[in-house]
Amino acid sequence: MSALSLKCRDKVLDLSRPAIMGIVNLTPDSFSDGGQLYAGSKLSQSKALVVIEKILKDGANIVDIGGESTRPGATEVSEQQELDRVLPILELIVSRFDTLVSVDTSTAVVMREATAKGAHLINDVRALRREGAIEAAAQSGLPVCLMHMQNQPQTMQFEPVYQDVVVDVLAFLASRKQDCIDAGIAAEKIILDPGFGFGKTLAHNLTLFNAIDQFVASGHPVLVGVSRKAMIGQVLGIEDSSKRLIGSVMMAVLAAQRGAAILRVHDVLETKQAIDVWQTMIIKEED
Ligand code: 7PM
Repeated sequence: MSALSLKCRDKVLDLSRPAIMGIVNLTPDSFSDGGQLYAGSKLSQSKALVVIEKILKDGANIVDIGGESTRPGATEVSEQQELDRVLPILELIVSRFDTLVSVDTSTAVVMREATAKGAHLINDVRALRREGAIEAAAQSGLPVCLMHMQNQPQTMQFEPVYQDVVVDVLAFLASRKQDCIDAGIAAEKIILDPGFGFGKTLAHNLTLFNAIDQFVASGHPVLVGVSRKAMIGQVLGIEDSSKRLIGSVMMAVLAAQRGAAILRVHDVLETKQAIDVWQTMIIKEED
């Protein structure tokens, strides 16, 4: 099942080398690139266009758009607000660019509307646990990324506890995967994600990171999102998330080395350069 490509609607995502998913944050309050697409209180299509054009020129294979802030302690967004943020930008991308678009949402109606408007992938930090989400995802026929999160964004960083973080996260994802298969989602369409930073201490995150190969052993493509996250800030003692570039790029390469298929990042150009150099050396080694 560890296929080297993933069928996404009319497109194919090549997974023979790590794919880069560029983050486009459509929330006014996101943590490291907060509000950069806003003109006052309004989401600006022209600002979004500039940012997306750059992400694609820099070499992203997928653009991930999200209208809900899952930052620890963030306030919940209404369905209408999420639709208003995501759909116009999705339409813009689909009409202007030849790229894969992933929609970062837990909301069934957003999944349905985004599917109708041409999304290629559903990325759900709640692993399709919200009401109606699993049915919406199944009916979309799109690949889905199932991410592990302990508790909810509002409370997840308040003393996270595991018996064994690797065993617990693997078991959660295996159980969500089974529910997806039972709901009619093909196993080949399931991407797994340990969910770095979502209800985890630094020690949990580092232990999970070193166990990426165990997630890869499931045969599913593994998505890793560590870009600019607190774990990098904690390792390096850097408060300002926009200053975590080198640590983020390093961890992206390490994740790729451990078999991650998709790297979700803010800094596409720098990550792509690092991955390209690493890939070149692998090919050299094989000569
Ligand atoms: C704190 C935690 C602040 C997380 C910001 C974030 C992931 C994701 C996000 C991830 C998948 C961010 C995020 N992180 N989706 N959405 N995997 N699949 O860095 O790790 O933007 S939100």
